[in-house]
Amino acid sequence: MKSTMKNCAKWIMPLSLGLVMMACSDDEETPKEGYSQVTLKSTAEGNSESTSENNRVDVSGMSITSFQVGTRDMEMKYVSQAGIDAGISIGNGILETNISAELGSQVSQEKSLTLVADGESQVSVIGEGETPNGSYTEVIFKLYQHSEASAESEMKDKSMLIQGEVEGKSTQVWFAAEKQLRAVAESSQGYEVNGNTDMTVVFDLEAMFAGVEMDAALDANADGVVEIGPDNVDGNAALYSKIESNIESAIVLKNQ
Ligand SMILES: [Ca+2]
Repeated sequence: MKSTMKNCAKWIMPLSLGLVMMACSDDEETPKEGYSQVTLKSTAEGNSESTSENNRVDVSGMSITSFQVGTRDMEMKYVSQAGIDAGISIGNGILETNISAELGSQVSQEKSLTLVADGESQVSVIGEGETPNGSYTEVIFKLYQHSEASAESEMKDKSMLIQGEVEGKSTQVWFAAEKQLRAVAESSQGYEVNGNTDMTVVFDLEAMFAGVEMDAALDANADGVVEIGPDNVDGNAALYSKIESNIESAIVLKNQ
């Protein structure tokens, strides 16, 4: 009798250990209490004319063929679920940062995002992972200058690069500075995260080029490329500073 018990115990022990281990690995796939699995993406929106032959993103007379941007130190700001439960309203709430959560540590890294390629908008994933439940109201970040990029890279020493054509002339708009930017939620209440959710940092190209007369851009150094950048090689400083100030209100956080 005793030996039967012993034999049983021999089998039960590993069996229950196995069950415990299975339960543990299941736990790893579902977010921990108070957290949700969230994907933060980015894209660019413009006046994309799908009826045109080449499906380009057109803004202010510029046909945009590519748009690349570097980001770093990105943080997602939110009012915690506990704060909402305690009656803190979004406007008065003290915003918390998700930087120490799995998602926060991913999105804070240096990223190179391609948001328009071959004239078409692209969606790039900035990060995915667990983040605290709450109402997400904004994302802050810095542009990231690709100072370590190889000399052949288009993005070498740039933090943002838009390429395309204006009246058939090859045109480039770029930034080098690591400018601090902010994408505020389109909804004044922010976006509730409580379960799987996607959010998108949207660069609104129409807003970025609003009031910018691209057909006035010059190629003063006559190298065949109309350049609108911080070094003013082509005499387009006024257009550059307009775009640089526009970008501050041209980025929106959307729930999609
Ligand atoms: Ca030039």
